[in-house]
Parts: sequence; C-alpha cells; structure tokens
Amino acid sequence: MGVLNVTPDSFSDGGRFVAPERALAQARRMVAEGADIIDVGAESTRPYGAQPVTAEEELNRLRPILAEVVGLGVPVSIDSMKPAVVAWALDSGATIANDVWGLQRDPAMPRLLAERHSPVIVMHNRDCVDADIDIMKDIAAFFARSLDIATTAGISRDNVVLDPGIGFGKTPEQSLTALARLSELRVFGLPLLVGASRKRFIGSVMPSEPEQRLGGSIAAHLVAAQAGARIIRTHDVWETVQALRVATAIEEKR
Ligand code: HH2
Repeated sequence: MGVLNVTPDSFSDGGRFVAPERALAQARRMVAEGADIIDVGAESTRPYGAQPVTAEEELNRLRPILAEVVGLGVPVSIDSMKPAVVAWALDSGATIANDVWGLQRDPAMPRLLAERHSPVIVMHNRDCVDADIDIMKDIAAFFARSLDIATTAGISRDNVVLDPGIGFGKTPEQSLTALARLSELRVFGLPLLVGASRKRFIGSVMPSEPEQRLGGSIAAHLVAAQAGARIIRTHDVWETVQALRVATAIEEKR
C-alpha cells in the first residue's frame, strides 16, 4: 500500500504532494513501482502539530485528484476519520475505508460502511499515551470492541483488516513491542496491515529525521511481513517491494 498525503503538514512528506499534478505523478509512480493499493489522505494524523481540518477542507484537497487516482487501476483506500469524507470518496471510486479510530470515533462510520459493504481497515489508537499499560492487551481489547461495533452495524467480518497503529497513542517502546508481538494478533483470524514507514520509533532506536528512516522502515516491515502482515503501508514503494520480494525469494528456498 503506497501512501499519498495531499496535506500541507504530514510528518514526513507534508506539502510535497498538495499540488494535484504532483499528487498524481506520485500516485502513478507508486503504481509503477509495485503498489497494489493507494492510500489517499487529506488530513495529517501526526501525534504532535497536526492541524485538524474540516470535512469541507479535506474534500477540497481530494476533489482535484481522487477520480484520477482511481483511474490508475489499483484499489484506492481513503484515509479519513470523517464519515462525510469517506462517503464522498466511496462515491468517487475509492473502495476501502482506512479508519485510524477503528470505527470507534463516530457512530455514523460503521453505519456508512455497513450500508456500502465497504472493506475497512480498523486501526488501533488511543487518545493518551500511557507507558504503563500492556499495549498488546490494549490493542486486543480495542479490536474486540471494534469487531463488536462492526457486527452490530452489519459489517461483514470478511471486510475487516486489523492494524496495530504503529506510532498512534503509543510510546516508541510500545510501537516496538507491537511489532515484536504482532503474530499474537493473528488470533482474530483477519488480515493484518502494518504501517511503520518513517515513524518516530525508528528515531528512538537511531536518532534520525523522517526522511533518513528508510532502512529502519524496511527492517520493521520485513519483521512485520514475517510475523504475518499481509498489507504493508509505505511511503517508499520501490524499496519496500524489493525488500519484500527478496525476503520471499529467500524464504522459498528454505
Ligand atoms: N499511519 C499514518 C496515517 N494513516 N493508517 C493506517 N491504517 N495505519 C497507519 O500506520 C497509518 C495510517 C501516519 O503516516 P502518514 O500518513 O505519513 O502521516 P500523517 O498522518 O502525518 O499524514
């Protein structure tokens, strides 16, 4: 899954793809490099310094590009926590909802996704970081709650992908733990998505700016894939696809 942020303030690529022609060029490039899904976001969810935006502003950022990204021929997911934005994106050809609040922020979200029979990425999140909790217990309890909400709303379990939300409501240590113990989340029997790309926990292991974290991102994504992640969310598609394919080719010789 290649990340396309049409935002001025995303933590690693804010402002780079706000101009529609740049956004489209980046989407085309990611598809050519091997992305199977493009995840389009118009609001930064970074833990510090993100500017909350209205649904209207998100739509203004998405309108010039979404249909053309859909036209590239790979499934498009919409990274938004606002049901109005997700509804518009699904009407415009996006086919997957990426909800960084795991159906738990706005009750209109599960209703909408049930109505549209839309696949949904349920990501773990927390309002407050708490270094003292067992993060795996918290993630599992959150997923159980999201799945209850999904069932009640009429969302088919087959349409749910689970994501531990690396860097969301977690200390860097907890993000590392979530990656180390990812395979425990296989008990839900659902596909797992991991997005570690350029995130802060990498800088906690080796101090670096987001654009200097490609090596750490690839290491985290290979570990995640080996633990069972089926979808990897990345800003650096070519390098990530290459790493995953080489790891798979080696694995096949075992
Ligand atoms: N991470 C980010 C945003 N959306 N969605 C899912 N499902 N999983 C993630 O790990 C995830 C996500 C943060 O990365 P990015 O989009 O680059 O930054 P920003 O939120 O600042 O735009």
